Amino acid sequence: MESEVYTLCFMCSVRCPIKVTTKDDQVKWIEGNPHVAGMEGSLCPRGAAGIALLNDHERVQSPMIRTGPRGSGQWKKATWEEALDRVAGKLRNIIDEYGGHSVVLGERTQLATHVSKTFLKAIGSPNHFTHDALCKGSVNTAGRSLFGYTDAQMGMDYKNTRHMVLYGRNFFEAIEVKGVRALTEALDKGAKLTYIDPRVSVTATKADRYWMIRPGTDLALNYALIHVILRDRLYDAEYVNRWVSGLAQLQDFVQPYTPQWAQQETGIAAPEIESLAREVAEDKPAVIFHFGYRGANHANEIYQRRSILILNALMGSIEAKGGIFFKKGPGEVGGKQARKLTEQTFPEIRGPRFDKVGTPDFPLPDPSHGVGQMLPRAILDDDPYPIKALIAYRFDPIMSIPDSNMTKKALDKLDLIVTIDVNYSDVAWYSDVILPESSYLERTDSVQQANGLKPQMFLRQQCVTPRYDTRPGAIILKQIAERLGTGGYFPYKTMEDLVRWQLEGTGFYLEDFRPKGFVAYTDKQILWDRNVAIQFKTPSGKIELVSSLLENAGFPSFPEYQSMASPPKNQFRLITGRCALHTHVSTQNNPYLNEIAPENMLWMNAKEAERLGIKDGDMVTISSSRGSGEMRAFVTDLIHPEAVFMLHGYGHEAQSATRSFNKGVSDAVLMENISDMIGGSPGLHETFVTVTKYEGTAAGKLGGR
Ligand SMILES: Nc1nc2c(c(=O)[nH]1)N[C@H]1C(S)=C(S)[C@@H](COP(=O)(O)OP(=O)(O)OC[C@H]3O[C@@H](n4cnc5c(=O)[nH]c(N)nc54)[C@H](O)[C@@H]3O)O[C@H]1N2
Ligand SMILES: Nc1nc2c(c(=O)[nH]1)N[C@H]1C(S)=C(S)[C@@H](COP(=O)(O)OP(=O)(O)OC[C@H]3O[C@@H](n4cnc5c(=O)[nH]c(N)nc54)[C@H](O)[C@@H]3O)O[C@H]1N2
Ligand code: SF4
Ligand SMILES: [Mo]
Repeated sequence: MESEVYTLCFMCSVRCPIKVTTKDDQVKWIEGNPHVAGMEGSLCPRGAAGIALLNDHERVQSPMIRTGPRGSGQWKKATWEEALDRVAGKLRNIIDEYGGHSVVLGERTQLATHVSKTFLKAIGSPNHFTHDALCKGSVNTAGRSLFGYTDAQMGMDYKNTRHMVLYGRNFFEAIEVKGVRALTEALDKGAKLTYIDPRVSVTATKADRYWMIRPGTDLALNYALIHVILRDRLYDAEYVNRWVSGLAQLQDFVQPYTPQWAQQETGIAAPEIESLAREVAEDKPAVIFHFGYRGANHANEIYQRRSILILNALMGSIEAKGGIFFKKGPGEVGGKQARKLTEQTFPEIRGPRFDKVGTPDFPLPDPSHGVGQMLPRAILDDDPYPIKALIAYRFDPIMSIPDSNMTKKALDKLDLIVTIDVNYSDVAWYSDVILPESSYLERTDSVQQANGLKPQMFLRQQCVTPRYDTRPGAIILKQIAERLGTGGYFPYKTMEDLVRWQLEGTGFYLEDFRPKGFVAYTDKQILWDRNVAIQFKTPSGKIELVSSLLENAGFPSFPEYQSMASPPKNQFRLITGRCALHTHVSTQNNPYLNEIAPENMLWMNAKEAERLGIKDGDMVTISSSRGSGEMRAFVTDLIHPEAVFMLHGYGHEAQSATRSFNKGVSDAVLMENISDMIGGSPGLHETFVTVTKYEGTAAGKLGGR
């Protein structure tokens, strides 16, 4: 008999609500949850490929213990008892000798994050980090510097916007299903779309205005836009007078940054900049300058992200219909959030984090996420102290932290590497022990607290029994903790117990999620009255253009603009991004998705390629100061001559993942590990590369592909 389960997709971290049809313990069909406004059955290609993940025999099928050198691929299949005993035994020795802080756990923020934070707190380690800084740390810090809210606490009312401005926010390829549908609806109703990118992405083709900006110069563009908006008084004066502090300083600061000046820097014609400023002013406040999803391009990222948020403040779009809003929690309607294990009392932890976040060396990044890309240096330099063990949980430091060779060198120094993953990721391949997690279709997860205009809770519910010898991550960590004597912090036996514990006091029960997959605290949208009641969380209660957060830490609110360097002769700026068919480094081995998009190519400007004697489809060698690789060239007019572009996530080294092994090049091998030391993001677009025609024979290189 067929049955339907309402749950959450996890082919990427957006976690779209889905409906899964099962029959005889098999998944027959997956579609968007029809009960959720904005989903109405839709799914992206990766979501549809979930069935192929579930049934993939190249997943990790049981716990594995390494028997040869790291990365050699020599493994022994183990029982859970054996593998958990091995991990706990090693951790026990490390903690006894070096202290709890010598253990680091890194993960992509997920529903079980409260479990892994609890795992570390219980052993006295401050060293939990998430992917957040690597993705958008500087957006997070920029939001706090202006409003007192992180980017994750802000949402955007795409559906009602009149004009959307996207800075490399490749909306229609770097997908979030609800957002795509909502923006499409707005465009159908006549909203305008401005898209800015050195490369013609799919989103560029849907825009009313597209600017091929010189790479890395968006900040100059924004200063010129602000210049025009202030010069011509195009801002929402009433809103700005009520909510914004520091306008006079901003006005003085942008004085020299005219559209003519920006034209030189960005390559965008001055009159065009003037006309965008006038157009958005006409549509204000239902205007969104999108603050970005990934915000990890340059060492000055925080100022770029602040400039975007400032444009929204000037348009009065914050807390306006069709603008940006602060997410509302259940407290707004007298409800209670789901409990988290981290609310328990733990032994006090003293001493700095491995990344020094929260100390005068690195004061501003969000300490609840940390800064993952600092890990390799911390290990290599024993600074601030020796680190001995890494647990990589749904995160791959080798492919997701720039400079893979340096990261591997650091991993070589560790006494223990444990990976909790569903796939043979590159870090799993490099680990001592792999603990396979059940896929999202095979497990119930912790409750998702979904704050927004209507606060809700969602639940990932198990659809079918695990295909292989795998377990949910929250159970795996609990079982290691039990062996370390800290099991008391995990008051559950099954995932259902944990969910029931989380729901205590909320007035909702596990069974309430069965019919539709979610529960709502209210059915009305909550927007604060933007004339009187916006609750900015800055010290002044206002939008702080002159930021107390920055200035108290010794950083300027408005540093003088530094011109973005052009690449040296015969070099290019490497830029990166996603496509609709893959999730970061996760899906390249998925049988369906691999078949459609098996390898990445290097986008090169046609004139530059011609100069270098490279033709479309040629194999090229791309190299930087950090590494090199061979891939095919995609020669095109659709990219700025200073840049070359490749999709992130290819060039896997894990041989058990045979479909993705050695296909294409990993951007992380080429990138230098450079950071915005104020905001916390890595500068993923700070590396220059050379490109030459590949000297070997393409057939030789491609053999076995
Ligand atoms: N060089 C470079 N680095 C980058 C980026 C870039 O463009 N270039 N992008 C940055 C950005 S924006 C982000 S968000 C991060 C993402 O960085 P990561 O989180 O490392 O990347 P993902 O591909 O999302 O997932 C990592 C691992 O999660 C595993 N996984 C998938 N589902 C499950 C599950 O249910 N359970 C478990 N246990 N594991 C699972 C996958 O198999 C994969 O190995 O990378 C950042 N780093
Ligand atoms: N299909 C799919 N969707 C996803 C994900 C996924 O892995 N796959 N991951 C999710 C996650 S975690 C994230 S962070 C988001 C990322 O989504 P987005 O933030 O939209 O970013 P990217 O795909 O990283 O694309 C970056 C774009 O910036 C452009 N760019 C490069 N340099 C510049 C520049 O100097 N100025 C401007 N204006 N643009 C520039 C690049 O050409 C590229 O098109 O996607 C999310 N959605
Ligand atoms: S965007 Fe696609 S892959 Fe990501 S959660 Fe939604 S359906 Fe799944
Ligand atoms: Mo991201």
